[in-house]
Amino acid sequence: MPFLNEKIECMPKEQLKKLQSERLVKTVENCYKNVECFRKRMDEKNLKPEDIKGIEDLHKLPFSYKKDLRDYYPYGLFAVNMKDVVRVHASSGTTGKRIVVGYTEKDLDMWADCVARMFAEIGVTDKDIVQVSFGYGLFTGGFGLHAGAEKIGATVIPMSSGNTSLQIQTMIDFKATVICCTPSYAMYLGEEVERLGVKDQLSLKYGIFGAEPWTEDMRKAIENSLNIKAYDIYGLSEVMGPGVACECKYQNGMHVWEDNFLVEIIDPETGEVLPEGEKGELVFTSVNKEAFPVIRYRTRDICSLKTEKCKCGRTHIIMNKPTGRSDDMLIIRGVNVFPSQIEEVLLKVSGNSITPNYQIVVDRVNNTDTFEVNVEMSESFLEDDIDIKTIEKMEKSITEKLRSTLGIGAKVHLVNPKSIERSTGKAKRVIDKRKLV
Ligand code: DLL
Repeated sequence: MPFLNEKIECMPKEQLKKLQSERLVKTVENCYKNVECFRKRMDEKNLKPEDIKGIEDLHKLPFSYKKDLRDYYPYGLFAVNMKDVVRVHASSGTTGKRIVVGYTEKDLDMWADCVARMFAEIGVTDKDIVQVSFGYGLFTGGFGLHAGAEKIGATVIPMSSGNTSLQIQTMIDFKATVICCTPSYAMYLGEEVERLGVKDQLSLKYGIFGAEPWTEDMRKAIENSLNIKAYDIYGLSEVMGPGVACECKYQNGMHVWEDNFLVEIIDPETGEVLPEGEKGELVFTSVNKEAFPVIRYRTRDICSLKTEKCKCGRTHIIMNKPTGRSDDMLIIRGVNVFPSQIEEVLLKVSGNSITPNYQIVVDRVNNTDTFEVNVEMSESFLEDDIDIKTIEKMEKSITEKLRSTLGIGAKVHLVNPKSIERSTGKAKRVIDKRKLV
């Protein structure tokens, strides 16, 4: 069953545009009537809902921001009465208040539908057993993947995150065929499976991973360690949760479900819409949500789009893997550095001497930024009676590779295996001590 809903997923572009336009007009009317923040911004721009006649007018609409969710905490941006809201989720954020989002029954159904499209596409059926190891709770990961898998008719194991040995035992005993979690946790699971020597006891076929940026090299490493095919899923709480965009089996980027979400790439500095193919900030408008619609929501995710035809037959636009968030970007001695660039370099170091477990530590000493990268050595590297000179040589070689990619030098420390804390959810790669003062 490659399609959950072929008519929608393969809808001809012109028809899709018509549907989007109709839905956008309705969403704008509804938000203007029910969401004070949106109405104020429209009034400031002298815009009335009637000025929005279709998707060609999208660029006229005001942007919305994460800050709005904090300013209107908890329910101030909801567009329906609380009696119609059947679920809330929230995302923690490192600073300030949490952000809260809500769903009507219809919203939950639409969400499950988006995630189920992915399960169907990659070949998951009602015969599969899906272990959901994303956290359940206010985070959208667990419930999102759960609902999608149930919609396909698969058997769901609602594991949630954490307790790695129990995760692996369950995977083996319950014969899970699909695993869903963050890519960094999948790496950790792979590491443990290897250590325990139980790879041949697994029944896994597919992995669905997302909630944080991950590279193609990381995909390969996970596929090898768990003996699976690994797929990418993207989403964010403000727009819905996982399933805003998903890979198909051709893995040429992720299809954004355009019957529900309009997507733009803008220049994060000027707000100007960028032409197809250019890298910039992802902006989403939901056109089929009731409780918590978003208009031109600025995600801070850095990405590019392509409209080329996909071999799978789906007509929905493709977003490339996000390379990071503009607010993840570190500025070190004036140079822009994304953690994903460092990851890419580390994964390319040959010879199995290091693992992709790393942590970046940035500080400011005597008014100058310091930049250190701690990288774990692999157990097998240490087994070979390595002397300090070899380690130093290796550190120097990684420093050089980082310098040529980033254009800035980092002090690389090779550290003992398993000495960097593992995360069961999103990995914490950066310690920026400059922010603590
Ligand atoms: O992470 C929703 C999710 C759960 C997506 C499970 C996929 C799987 P938030 O906690 O609100 O929601 O975080 C959203 O995570 O703006 C991106 O920066 C990042 N992100 C999510 N998926 C991907 C991905 C969930 N596939 C933020 N690749 C987003 C890169 C991702 N970054």
